[in-house]
Amino acid sequence: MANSKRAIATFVLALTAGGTIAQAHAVLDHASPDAGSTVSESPETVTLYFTESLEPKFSGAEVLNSNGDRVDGGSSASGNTMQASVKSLSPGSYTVKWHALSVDTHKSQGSFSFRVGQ
Ligand SMILES: [Cu+2]
Repeated sequence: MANSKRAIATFVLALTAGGTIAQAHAVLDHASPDAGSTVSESPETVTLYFTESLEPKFSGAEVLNSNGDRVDGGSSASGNTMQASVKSLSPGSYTVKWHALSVDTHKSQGSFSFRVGQ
């Protein structure tokens, strides 16, 4: 009886720990240019910093202009960082769409905008 109680307690503990891990998805911590910011000149890359390490093969970002056209030259991920190269961006508003698979196998996605000003 004591053994089975201990087994149940261990099981509940494992579930609780699992629940904690499940909430640790890779979410965007900050970016450069940062969400909602205006930069005076075109950046050469858009860099996204996440709260968890990413699976590079299943994580990526694209940068779109206000017409919805892609203006990035591809993206890569390493550790908890994702990077998309961009050609020279003319003044305007840009949207960064990202998707991530964190090393805990959870998927997440999101988007944010920044402006290139004059
Ligand atoms: Cu997770």
